[in-house]
Amino acid sequence: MSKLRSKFVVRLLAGLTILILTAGLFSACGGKGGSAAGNGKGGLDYTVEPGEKDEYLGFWSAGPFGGVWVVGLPSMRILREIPVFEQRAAYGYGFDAETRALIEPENWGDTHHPALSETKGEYDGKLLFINDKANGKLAKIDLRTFKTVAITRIPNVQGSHGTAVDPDTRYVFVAAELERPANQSADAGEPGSYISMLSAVDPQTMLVKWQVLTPGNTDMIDVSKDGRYVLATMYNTEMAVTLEGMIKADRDGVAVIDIAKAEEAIAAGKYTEMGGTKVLKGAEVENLLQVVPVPKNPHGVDVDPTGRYAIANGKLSPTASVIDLQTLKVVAEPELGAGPLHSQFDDKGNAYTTMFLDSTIVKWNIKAAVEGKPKEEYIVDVIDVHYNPGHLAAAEGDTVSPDGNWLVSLNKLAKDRFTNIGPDFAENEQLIDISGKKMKLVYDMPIVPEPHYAQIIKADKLKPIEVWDLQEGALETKAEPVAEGKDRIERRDGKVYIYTTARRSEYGLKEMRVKQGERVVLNVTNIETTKDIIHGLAIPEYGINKSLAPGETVRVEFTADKPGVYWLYCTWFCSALHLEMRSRLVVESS
Ligand code: RUQ
Ligand code: CUA
Ligand code: CA
Repeated sequence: MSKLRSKFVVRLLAGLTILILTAGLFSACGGKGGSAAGNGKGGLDYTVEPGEKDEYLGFWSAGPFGGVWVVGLPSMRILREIPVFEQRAAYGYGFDAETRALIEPENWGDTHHPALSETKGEYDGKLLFINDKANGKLAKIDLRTFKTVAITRIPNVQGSHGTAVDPDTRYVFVAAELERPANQSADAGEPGSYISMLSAVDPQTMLVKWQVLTPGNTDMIDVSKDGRYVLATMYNTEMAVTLEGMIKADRDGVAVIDIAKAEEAIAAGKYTEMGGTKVLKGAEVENLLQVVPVPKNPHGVDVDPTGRYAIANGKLSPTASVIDLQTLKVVAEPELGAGPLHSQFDDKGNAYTTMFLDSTIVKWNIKAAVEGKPKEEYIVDVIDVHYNPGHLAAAEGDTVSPDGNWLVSLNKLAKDRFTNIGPDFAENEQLIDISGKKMKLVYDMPIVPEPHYAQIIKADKLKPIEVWDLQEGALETKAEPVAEGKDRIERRDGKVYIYTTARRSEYGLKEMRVKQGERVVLNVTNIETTKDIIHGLAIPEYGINKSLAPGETVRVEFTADKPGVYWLYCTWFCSALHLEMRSRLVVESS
C-alpha cells in the first residue's frame, strides 16, 4: 500500500514540477515554515484530564477498514469504532441474518466521506451517512445507537465518492468517480460511451430518487447553504482512460446541478429508466446543469458558511477557484501553494486549505481574495503539517456556523512522526488550534491507514441510548425480548425456540438441549438495567458471536448439525465471574 502511495506521490510531484517550472510559479509555493508546533501556551486548552470529557465527537472515515472511528476532541482519543461495510467481531456485527444481509456479499468497503445530518444548516446529531467507494454503496448510521441501520447500493455507478447532505437533509448526494459503460453487460465499452452521474438518495428510505448524468466524472461534492445547488468537481471532463488523457485539458469543471429543476424534470417525466432508477441527462434538461470551468483536475469543492461562495481546489494548479453562487462565475483564483485539495472554514471569514505537496495548511481570507488584494494580504497564515494532508476537518465545519476553534489535518503520510512499525506506517491526524490569528499545532494522533474525511460535532448535540427499553432493544427483526424468569425452550413449526436472559454472571438457561439436525432460533436478552454492562454470547462452532447492550435482545438462527457439547460463553468482561458466565449447548446425536 505504501509503495503504491509513494509511486502516486512521485508521479504527482513529477507532473507538478513540470507545471510549476513552465508556469514559473516557484514563488507560489513558498509558504513553508509557518507557525511551529506549540505546547498549548497561550492557545486553547486541549488537555482533557482523567475524569473530564471531550467537548466534541469526531466521526472519521476508516478508509479500507470499511467503517467509522469515533474520536473525542480535543483529546484525540479513539472512543469506539462503528462497523459499517465489514464484519466486526467486537460488536457481533455481521454475525446475525440482519446485519449480514447489510454487508453481503462483499463484506468490505473503503469509506471516505462521512456526512452528518443537518437541520437548517446545523448538524442535528441524528444520522451519519458514509460512502463505500469500493462497492458503490451508501450507509446510514443511527446516532442514537451508533449502529449501521441501512446500506444502499447505488445503481449505474462505480466508485461512489463525494458524499454530502443538503441543509435540511432532504437528500444525501453521492458522486461517482469512476466512469463506466452505461450498460455493463451489453457494452464492453469503448471509452467514449462511459458515463458518470450524481445520485440523490432519500435519507429515510435510502432509495435513489434520481440521478443526473454529468459531462465528466463527479468526484467531490457539496451543497449550497440554501439547498439550491449540488456542486461536483469533475477532474476527468476529458472522460479519458489514461493519466495522460485525464490531464490533457487546461480546464476541467465544477458541475452545478439545480435541485429544484431536477425535481421538476422528474415530475414532468423527462427521465430515462436505467438500472431501476430515474436518470436525467444533465445536458438535455433546461437549466438543470451548468459547468463552471476551473483549472485542470480540481479536487475538493466546499461551500463557505455564508453560502455565498464555493471553493474548488486546484490539485494540479496552485490556486483555488472561488465561485460566486449568485452568478456561478469564478470571482477569484487566489494562489495558495502546491497541491490544494480540500477546504474548511472558521467563523471569521477565513478558509483553510490543505496543500498536499507543500505539506501545509494555508489560512486565507475569502473576502480579501475576492477583492483582489495581494497575496500577502489574503494569506493570513501558513502552518507545516506532517505530511501531505488530504482532507482537513473543522469543529462543526460543514455547518452555517463553524466554531472556529479546532481544526484537524488528516495527513496521508507520517514518515518520521512515530516509532517504526514495519513498512505500513501509521497515518497522522494533527490537531490545530485555529482560535488565534496564527494556527497552532498542538497534537499528533497516529491512526491506522487511512482516513479521508471526518465530521466534528458538539458532543452535547447527541443523545445516545445508554440502556435500551426492552421492546425497543429487540431491534433485530423478529427478536423477542425475554423477561427475567421467562427463560424457556419451545418447539413449534418444526423449530426449537430458545429464550434466555443474560445478566451478571449467568445466562438464564444453564443448558440448552437440542437434537442433531434441529433448526434452532436463539433469543437472548441482556436484562441489565445498569449502563455499560455489556454481555456477549459466542458459540464459535456454530459461527455465532453477538454483543448485547443493557436491555438489548438478539436473535440468531442455526441448524444444530454437529453433535456434541458446545459452551456458549460471554465475550465481554462484565463481572468478577465473567469467565464463569457460560452455558452448555448440548446437541444430541440423532
Ligand atoms: S478524497 S483525501 Cu475521498 Cu480527497 Cu480522500
Ligand atoms: Cu457477561 Cu462477561
Ligand atoms: Ca482533467
